[in-house]
Amino acid sequence: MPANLTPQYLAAEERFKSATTAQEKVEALREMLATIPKHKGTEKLQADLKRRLARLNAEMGRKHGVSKASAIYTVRREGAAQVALVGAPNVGKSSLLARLTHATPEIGDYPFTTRLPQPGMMPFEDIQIQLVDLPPVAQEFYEPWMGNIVRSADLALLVVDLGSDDLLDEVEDVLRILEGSRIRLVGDAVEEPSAEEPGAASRGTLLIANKADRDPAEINLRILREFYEPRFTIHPVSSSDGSGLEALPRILFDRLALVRVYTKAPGKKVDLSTPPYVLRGGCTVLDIARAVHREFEHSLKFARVWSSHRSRRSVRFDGQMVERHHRLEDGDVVELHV
Ligand SMILES: Nc1nc2c(ncn2[C@@H]2O[C@H](COP(=O)(O)OP(=O)(O)O)[C@@H](O)[C@H]2O)c(=O)[nH]1
Ligand SMILES: [Mg+2]
Repeated sequence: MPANLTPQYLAAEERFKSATTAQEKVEALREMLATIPKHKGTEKLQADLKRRLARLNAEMGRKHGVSKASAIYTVRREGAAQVALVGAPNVGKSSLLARLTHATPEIGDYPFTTRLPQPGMMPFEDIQIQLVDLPPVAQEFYEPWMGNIVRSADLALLVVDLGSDDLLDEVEDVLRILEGSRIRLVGDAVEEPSAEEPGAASRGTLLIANKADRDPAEINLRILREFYEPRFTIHPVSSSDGSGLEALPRILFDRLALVRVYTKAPGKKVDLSTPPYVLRGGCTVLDIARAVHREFEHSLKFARVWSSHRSRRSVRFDGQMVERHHRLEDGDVVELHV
């Protein structure tokens, strides 16, 4: 028996021994897996726990006609967009959440530290983007609610560990398990589910190659690029030394194609200290009118637009009158005339 089992593990083991129902046993086994120290000395024990858990889950499935009795967790949307962190155990999802937001998730060098969805707000300039940390996408732990969060998110970050010896297998496992729930992680713009496949979803995804500080990150990054580019855009980062993290909020913002619109009253200066309206790429003057007031959709006569100094558009607007289907750009100031 390995000597360094934690008190939490031993307590869970006690609960397992005294459990009377299958559900109690499953919960205790999960707790044991979550708290077992992850190293060579416990590998056999970990495998044994996973086997028992799989067997129990299968038995419960036969009895109840469903795979397992599972809780449902959802995360209330906040901020400009919702981004789900997905990946194999121990790749550093929770560390990433901790570095990018003010959330303080549990981080540990054992595989199942995170068991509930954990949201955090990532600031980007004058807005906030919600990140949702999830338990690992792994056969023993995967539950349908995790898939639902990935489905309803605006973007997924597929986090991988550049120091792992099984990098490609880990990525493939995650993709396969999600596809089992009819969720396809895709690199490009989000496709809507097709008519033939009700319930299927594609989720736009960025591949975050974490632990760039570890060996053999350089070789693994090259392999990863060979296999997954151009399907996914790959961003190497390190949650330990912080490399690559500073650029991430901007990368996420651009990938989400969000448009910040500031409104001002005629004859007044724009107040940039109040948060902007955040709309989707392709939005028009009509969309912002609707967002400001439901009635404005009908009463809007025209609008004036000022481009931001950040604008990359060739034609700059400096208070010109535009019609209601005029497309807005990030940073635009709009004066609505109703
Ligand atoms: N070297 C290195 N270790 C990391 C990095 N990010 C996370 N870790 C470590 O990897 C382990 C798992 O991290 P955690 O965030 O709990 O992973 P999760 O299971 O994916 O949420 C912890 O021991 C972290 O300290 C990184 O960028 N570099
Ligand atoms: Mg975690």
